Amino acid sequence: MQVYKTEQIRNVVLLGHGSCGKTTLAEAMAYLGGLTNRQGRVEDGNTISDYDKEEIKRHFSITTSIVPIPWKNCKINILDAPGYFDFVGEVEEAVSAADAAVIVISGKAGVQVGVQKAWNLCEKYNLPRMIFVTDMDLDDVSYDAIVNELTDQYGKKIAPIHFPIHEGGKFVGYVNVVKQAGRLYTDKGQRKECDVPAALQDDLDRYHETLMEAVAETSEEFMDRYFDGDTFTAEEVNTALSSEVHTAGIVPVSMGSPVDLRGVVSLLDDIVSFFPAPCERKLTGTNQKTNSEFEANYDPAKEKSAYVWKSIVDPFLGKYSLIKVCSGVIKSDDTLFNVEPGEEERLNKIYILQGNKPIEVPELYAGDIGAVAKLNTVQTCDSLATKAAPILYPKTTLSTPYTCKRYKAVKKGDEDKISQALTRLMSEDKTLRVVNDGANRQSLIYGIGDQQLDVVVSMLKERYKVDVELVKPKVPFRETLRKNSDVEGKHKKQSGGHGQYGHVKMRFEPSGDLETPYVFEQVVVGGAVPKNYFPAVEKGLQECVQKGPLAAYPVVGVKAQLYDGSYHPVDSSEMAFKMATILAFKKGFMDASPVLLEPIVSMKVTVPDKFTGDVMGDLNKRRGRVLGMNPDHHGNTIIEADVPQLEIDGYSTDLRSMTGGSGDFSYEFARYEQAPAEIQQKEIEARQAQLEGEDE
Ligand SMILES: Nc1nc2c(ncn2[C@@H]2O[C@H](COP(=O)(O)OP(=O)(O)O)[C@@H](O)[C@H]2O)c(=O)[nH]1
Ligand SMILES: [Mg+2]
Repeated sequence: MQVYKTEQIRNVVLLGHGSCGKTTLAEAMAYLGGLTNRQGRVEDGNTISDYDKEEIKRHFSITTSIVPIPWKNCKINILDAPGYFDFVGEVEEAVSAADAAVIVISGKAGVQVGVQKAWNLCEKYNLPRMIFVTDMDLDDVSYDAIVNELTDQYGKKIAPIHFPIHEGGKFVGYVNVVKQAGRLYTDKGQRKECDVPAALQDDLDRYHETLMEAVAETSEEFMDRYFDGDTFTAEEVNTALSSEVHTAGIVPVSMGSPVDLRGVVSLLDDIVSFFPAPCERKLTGTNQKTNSEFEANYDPAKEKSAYVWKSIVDPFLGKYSLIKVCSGVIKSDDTLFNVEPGEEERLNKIYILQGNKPIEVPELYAGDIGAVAKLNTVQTCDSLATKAAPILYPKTTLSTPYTCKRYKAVKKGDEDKISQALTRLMSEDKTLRVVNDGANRQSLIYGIGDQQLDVVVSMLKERYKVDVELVKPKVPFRETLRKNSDVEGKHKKQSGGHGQYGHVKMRFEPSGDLETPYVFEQVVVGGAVPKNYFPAVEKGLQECVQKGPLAAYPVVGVKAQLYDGSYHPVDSSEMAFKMATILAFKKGFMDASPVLLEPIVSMKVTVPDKFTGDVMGDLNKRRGRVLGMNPDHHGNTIIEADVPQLEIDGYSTDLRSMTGGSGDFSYEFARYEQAPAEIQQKEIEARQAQLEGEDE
C-alpha cells in the first residue's frame, strides 16, 4: 500500500451501540475504497473487521480492527470498535488513537444508550464527530425522529446535512442540505443529480434553516449576515462546517444503508473534507531527560516518537504492537527506545494492518497508524521514542473491571497452561485482571461483564486448548470471637516408645484489631511452660488462624494469652506444644462466641435520574445501606451505598438490565462486619458440606 503523508491521513473511530451497523459500514467503505472486490457480511462471517473466530461465531465485534481506506488521495484509518459494553476497553484504546469519530446509529433501533456513551467519550477526548444513521433501507425508519431526538439531547450543534428521498416506500436517494440539491443512488452507492421532490421542500427548508443557524453561530460576521437575512454559499458553509466540526461546535448528521453501499460515498467524502488530519490536532509528551514538555502535534519534521495504543497477541498472528506515530517518520529497521522500561527495540519490519492482514510498508509518517511485530518489552500504553529524546505520552484511561468469577481448570494439571494463556489474553485486553486469592484458595478473574468473561473461556478453549469453568467466587469471609474464654489443650501420647507431651492453658479474647489475625502474649510464671516452647505455641496459633474452627475461614482479631501449662522433660517437644495449642485454640475459639465477618464494599452507582428509585430498591434488597445520592450534573445520580460483597455477584448484568445499559458502578473494599445469623448459619452449613465433600 502507498505511504501517506500526515496531512493525507484521517484516523476515524466508529462508535455506537452494539449491532447498529459499524462493521457493515467499515466493510462498505473498504469495498468502495477498492480494498476488496466483494462486500462481506457480518452474518456470513466474511468481513474484514470481524475476523476473529469468536466474532464470526457470535456475529458481533469483540476487538477493535483497523481498516485503512484509500479515498480521494487520502487514507482513512477506520477503527471499527465493538459496541457491546463489556468490550469498553477496546473502545477506549481505539478512541485514544483516533482524531475524530463517526457515531453510528441504527435507524431501526434509534438513539440507544450506546449513543450517549459514544458522545460522552467524544466529549472526554474532545473528538470532532459526525453522526451516521444506518438501516435507511428498512421500513418504518424515521430519520426525522432520530434527528429531533438528537437535537433535544445535544442542541443546535446537531446539523443534518443529508436527508432521505423515498419513492414508493423505497429509499432511493437523498437531499444534500448544503447544496440544496437532490441525488438518486445509482450502482454501487454512486449518485446522480435529481430535483428535490416537491413533497420534501418543506423538510429541506427546515433542515437548511437549522444548518444556517448552526453556521451563523460560528462567527460574529456570519451572525450579523444571518440576521440581515443573508444566505451563505455552499463553499462558505463547507468551510464553516469543517472548522466547526474540528472543535465539535457542529456535528453533521447524514444517513444511508451500508448493506447496499448507499450513503457511504458521501460519508467518505465528508470524512476527508470535514475531519482534521492528525497535524491539526494537539499532542504533548514529556521529555524524560530534560523533563520539559514536547509538543509532538503529529509533526513529521520532529524527532521520532510513537504511542502503543493496542496489542494483539494471537497464537496464529503472533504478537503485534499497534502504534500511532506521534512525531517524525518511523522507518523499518529503526531502533526505538521504549521509554518507561528504558529498553531499545529494533523494529525490523513495519506494517499496516487491514483487519488481520499485515501489509509491509517502508515507513509511517506522523499521525499514521501501523503495527510492529515481536517487540518483547513493549505493551499497550507504552511510549516509543529515541534515547536522545525519550518522550513519554499520557497513558490511556481504561475502565476498571468489577465483574468477578472464580475459575477452575476442568482438567487437573492444566493450571500452568491456563495461567500462561491468561497472561497472553491480559496483554491483549487490559480490562481483564487475574487475582490469585491464596487466602481463600481460589483463582479469580475480573472483567467488565459476564459476556467478556464468557468470550475469555471460549478463547482459552479455541486458541489455547484449555478448558476452564467459571463459578461464583468464594466470598472472603473472616472469623473472629466476641467474648473471652479460658481453656487448656493437652496433647499426650505416652503409650511406649518416644512419647509426646504438651500442655497449655490459654485465654482468648477479642484483640479489637480486625486487620491482624492474632496477637500472642505469654504470662507464664515459674517456667510452667519452658521459654523454648513459646515459638511452638505461636506456630500453633499461626496454623489455626489460617482456617478458623467456625467455617474454616481465616481468623482475625484474636488475642491469645498463654498463662500456664506443664511439660515432660523427655516427651515434650515443639510438635507436642504446637498440637496442644491447636487443641486449646479450637476449644477456646468456639467457647468465645465466634462469629463470621463478611466483607462490606462501598459502591458508587451512577444512573440516569429516572432509574434512581429502582436501583435504590435493588440495593436495599441486597442488604445495602444507601449513604447518599448526588447529581453528577449530566442528568445522572450517583448513589453511594455500603453493600455486603456476598450480595453483589452478577451486579453488572443486573444493573445493565435495570438501566438498559446506561448505569455504571464501581466499588472498593470498605471493612468487615458481623454477618447476620442466617447468613452465618448458611455459610457454616455450606462449608461443613464442602469439607465433608473434600474428605471423601
Ligand atoms: N438492513 C440493514 N441491515 C444492516 C445495516 N447495517 C447493518 N445491518 C445489519 O445489522 C447487523 C449488525 O451489523 P454490524 O455491522 O455487525 O453492527 P455493529 O455491531 O455495530 O458492528 C448485521 O446483521 C448487519 O447485516 C443497514 O444499513 N441495513
Ligand atoms: Mg461490529
